[in-house]
Amino acid sequence: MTLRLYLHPFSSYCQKALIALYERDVPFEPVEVNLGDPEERAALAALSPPAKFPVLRDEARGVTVPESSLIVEYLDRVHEGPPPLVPADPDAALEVRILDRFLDLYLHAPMQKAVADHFRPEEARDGWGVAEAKRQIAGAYDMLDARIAANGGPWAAGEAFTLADCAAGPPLFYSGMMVPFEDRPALAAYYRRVRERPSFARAVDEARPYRAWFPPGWREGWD
Ligand SMILES: N[C@@H](CCC(=O)N[C@@H](CS)C(=O)NCC(=O)O)C(=O)O
Repeated sequence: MTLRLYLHPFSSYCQKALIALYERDVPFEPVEVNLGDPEERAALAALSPPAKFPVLRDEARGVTVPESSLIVEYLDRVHEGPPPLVPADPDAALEVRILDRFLDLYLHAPMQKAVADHFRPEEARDGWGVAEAKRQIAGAYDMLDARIAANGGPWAAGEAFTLADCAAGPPLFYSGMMVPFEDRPALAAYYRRVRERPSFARAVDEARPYRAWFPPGWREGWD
């Protein structure tokens, strides 16, 4: 197998890369990393110093690709076949990349902050920071709702399923349990479509064995 993806199935950024692999039917070997194991963390850091997943290793080409968005773009380039997830047309590609950056920076990052806080010891929790993160998530929903409506659907950037949709599903899955978005009609309808997309549904299913990591109150809203 020439492509290996270093990942954890429960990681939302890894799911973003997995959606692209499943969408484009790319053969790869998943390598599950336990970041709590110092040796496994060091091995990941040797590939990519921040030791964050996902990381893609293309053995045949001798290339290591960190960062979920770059992995999706790399797969578009090296794996021929189904349509690329970043459109060839530069204007269409710009809208997709705007949405991707927007989702990573203003939805995914605050979602991580709020979730991570929950796993801290009680005395180390950051209530102010979590409240701020939740405000950012709500603001991201408003912008996303307007942008999806303006682009006309069914997908975030319009007619084609793209990198933007890979970037949207996983953080919305987790953020929705902390800050509901059912009152944003375009966003809520869009998420239902993404949730049913086979590539994302598969990533969610593969993460099911790890749901017990979350306390019952958090898990109840997940289908
Ligand atoms: N910008 C990175 C973010 C990757 C990231 O934050 N991954 C998380 C998992 S969702 C991680 O590795 N966390 C482990 C840690 O920070 O120690 C990307 O797009 O791939």
